[in-house]
Amino acid sequence: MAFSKTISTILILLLASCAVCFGAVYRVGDSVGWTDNANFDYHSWSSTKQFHVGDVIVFKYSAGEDNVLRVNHKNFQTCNVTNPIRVADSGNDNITIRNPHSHLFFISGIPGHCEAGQKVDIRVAPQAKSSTPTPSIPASSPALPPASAPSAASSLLSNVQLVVAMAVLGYFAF
Ligand SMILES: [Cu+2]
Repeated sequence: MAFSKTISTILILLLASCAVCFGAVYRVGDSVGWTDNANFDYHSWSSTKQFHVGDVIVFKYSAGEDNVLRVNHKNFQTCNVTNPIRVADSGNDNITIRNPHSHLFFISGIPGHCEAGQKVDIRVAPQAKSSTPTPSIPASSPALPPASAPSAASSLLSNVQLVVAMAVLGYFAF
């Protein structure tokens, strides 16, 4: 019983870490896709989501009829299609989020489309999902070992606890 409990705990931990390493896939506009003629509110779409490093955003549209320009903030606001940072036009454009705490801006490069609302901004969370902390330091920890029984094992354990506590504190401090 204890053995199978350990196995399932390990499996759960593996699954949790794999969910982190693969990242989520977001299709821009969901079933509407990337278009200017659906009156889709792309800002509402993106602002209700939590984007992290490793997540993939996908732009789906008919190749040849549209495209995706990654632009800076100013050109996003003004729908300026000149000098984009990056152009994609496959109709199935996958963009993997690489930088934490970034703000990505995409517009359609087809004349009139951005003005019609075909523009989306992606706000990336400060940290990757994997570093989401579990705040579980008991207030009394690290406990001092009883003075009557100072064993090497218990001092090693408290050292480990101290390192873990410092790592967690360091995480919150920076
Ligand atoms: Cu367009």
